Amino acid sequence: MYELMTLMKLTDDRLAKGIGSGEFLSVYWPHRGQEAVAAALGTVLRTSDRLVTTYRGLHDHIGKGVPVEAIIAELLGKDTGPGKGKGGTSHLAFPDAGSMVSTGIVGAGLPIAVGLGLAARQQGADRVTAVSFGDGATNTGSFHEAMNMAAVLDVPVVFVCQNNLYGEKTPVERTMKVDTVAERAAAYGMPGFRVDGNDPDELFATLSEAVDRSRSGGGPVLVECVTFRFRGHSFGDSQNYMPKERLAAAQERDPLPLYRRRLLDAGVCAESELAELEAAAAAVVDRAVQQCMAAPSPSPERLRDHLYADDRNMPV
Ligand SMILES: Cc1ncc(C[n+]2csc(CCOP(=O)(O)OP(=O)(O)O)c2C)c(N)n1
Ligand SMILES: [Mg+2]
Repeated sequence: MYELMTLMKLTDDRLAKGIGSGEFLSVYWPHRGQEAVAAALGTVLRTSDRLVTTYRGLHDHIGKGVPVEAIIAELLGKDTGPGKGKGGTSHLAFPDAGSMVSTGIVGAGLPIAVGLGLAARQQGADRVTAVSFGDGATNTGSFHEAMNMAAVLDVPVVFVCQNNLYGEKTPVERTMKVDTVAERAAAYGMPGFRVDGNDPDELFATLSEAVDRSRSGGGPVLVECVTFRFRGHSFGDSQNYMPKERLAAAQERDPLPLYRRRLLDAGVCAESELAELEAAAAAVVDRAVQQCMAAPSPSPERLRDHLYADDRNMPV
């Protein structure tokens, strides 16, 4: 999990640096601070399991096993991206790794995940579908409809809320009258858990329980992972609505140094092993950026390909 978290963080850092310096152009919703959730989820899920995520989902894709170069190519609009560079972060999918859909429509991933779960059951597959979404998404109609349908039909779906305490610029306490997202599960008769979203071990334990339960026919589960978004909503957001002390306190609980310390203190890894792993992850990210920068953009003649089933008959 630490290895995945490192790869996620270094990818985020590199994208922020590249976009910030003008080295490349892209629209990006950073995940820095939320790595532990994605690393634990990706470790718990099998490759054959499905994942649905959002615009803020690069860490989720990396956790699920999507290659970093595929992610960056898509982000930079390159022809070598899995969506031929036409989807970007908001529409990244890599079905070979089980990453089925990303969506920029808040809450829209949940009903799709319920559909994927129903399909698995109809096909007799023991696949679980996990869907990752934010705290803000739990105020949409899609969240409530999907939760209810999944519960009534016992669909093998794990709902993973990454509660980063903000929806764009609005703190969660101004958008919900209940104290937790987890308690919303009770309205649909499904279990709801609330965990420290910066603690990979706690996340691993709870997500394993949820996924095992769902896989063995126990129906859906909601897991609320409480974490924090260190950067702006999207790249370039000044974060002037976020009290400095609140951000500083959250950064004190950065999941990466905390987990690194734990692994060293518990004697799980030696300093040299961690340093080696970090250098290897940095090399993966550097190589991916270099490859993607050199990759071709989609040609103007192919620009409309893959957008519609039959684009010649579209009225535009
Ligand atoms: C249905 C819909 N409403 C509004 C928006 C605009 N919007 C984009 S991201 C966002 C905030 C969502 O917050 P949350 O679900 O907590 O996810 P986070 O961005 O914090 O990961 C909003 C309101 C949208 N994309 N879709
Ligand atoms: Mg949020």
